[in-house]
Amino acid sequence: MKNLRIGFVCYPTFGGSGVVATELGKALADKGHELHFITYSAPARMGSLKKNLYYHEVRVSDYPLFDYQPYELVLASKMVEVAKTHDLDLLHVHYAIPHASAAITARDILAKEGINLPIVTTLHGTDITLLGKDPAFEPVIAHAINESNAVTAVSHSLKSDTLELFGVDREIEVIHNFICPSHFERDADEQFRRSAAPNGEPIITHISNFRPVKRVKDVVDVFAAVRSKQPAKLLLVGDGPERSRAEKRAEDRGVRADVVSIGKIKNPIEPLLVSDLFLLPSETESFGLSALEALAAGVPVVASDAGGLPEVVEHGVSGYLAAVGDVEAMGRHAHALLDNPDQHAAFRAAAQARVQEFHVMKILPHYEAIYHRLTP
Ligand code: GMT
Repeated sequence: MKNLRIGFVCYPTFGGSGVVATELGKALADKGHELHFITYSAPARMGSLKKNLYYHEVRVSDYPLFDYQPYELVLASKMVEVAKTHDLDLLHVHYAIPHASAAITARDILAKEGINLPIVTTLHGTDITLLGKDPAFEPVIAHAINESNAVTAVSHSLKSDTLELFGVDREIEVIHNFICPSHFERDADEQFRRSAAPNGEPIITHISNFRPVKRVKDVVDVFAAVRSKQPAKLLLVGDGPERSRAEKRAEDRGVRADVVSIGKIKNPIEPLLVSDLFLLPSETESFGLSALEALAAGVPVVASDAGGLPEVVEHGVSGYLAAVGDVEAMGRHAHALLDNPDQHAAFRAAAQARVQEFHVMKILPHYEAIYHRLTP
């Protein structure tokens, strides 16, 4: 199969979609494709530049006339420029808005010059399940989905939400998110473990951007339920609007002394390697990449039975699922697992076996097949 020149557009932040896009781009570059990231800052997980990997910054000027700078239009112009300068074969954009809609504008401009630039759009969730519910965005998102040359969704759940919410009638291919197991093949930082849990207490971890959809209050309540039965520590990783509220909740529940809230860090693998259990009680989660990363680190997951989470966590095998908001059930499951070393070890092994299904080398060919279909 021929190597391709691919433009990648994503949010360069720590969010799951940016992580997936960046790791996919890096894996494709390793296989010999030429990858051009087009975004407003270098993706967080990009690391140092390496062979076949390029970054093109989208700069929005500070024009005083605009109260809101038109990022989407500057992005579209940049896509046109990079596509022409680097002779791109296709664009793979992560998120319907503004990335797919900007890509469609770029494709239309290029078509006038006789240049064909197919667009692959990957839907990650919040563009559909949260933004998509806002009528202000609905027509643009539906247009972006309908006009892309190929559309993928990161879970079956997200695919059916998309079809239902937008009434679109087109092929959407489900390609699950993935992990690179080699990233997890390292020793846990024992010094960090001792500092978080000086007396060898089990560590329960939550990693997110602390937005309301993550229900971080439930994380604290589940932890408080466990803590009422046994010693344990809660490790909170990440930052966002709900972080201080979660810390306050821990104070109100009398468990603040057992909560270690370390904030945003570059690589969530380190805290996962010292963890015994991962909590993800989200309101909804199109996939739950952090849950998959926890499983890859051999950490069983207790999560809500929502969105794509059941496609990742097998209830009673590598973790437990409970109804959104059912902190009593989540607390019961968490305590039962931590209290039973044999069962915990079995869940750890099942978690590591489970993630083989999501190995990057298994998932990546599905994207490549789409690319080759669009660039015969
Ligand atoms: O919700 C987040 O943590 C960030 C968000 C994003 O856009 O990066 O994550 C979404 O995409 C991830 C990667 O595909 C999924 O694993 C997350 O489940 C999804 N978030 C939601 O659906 C709430």
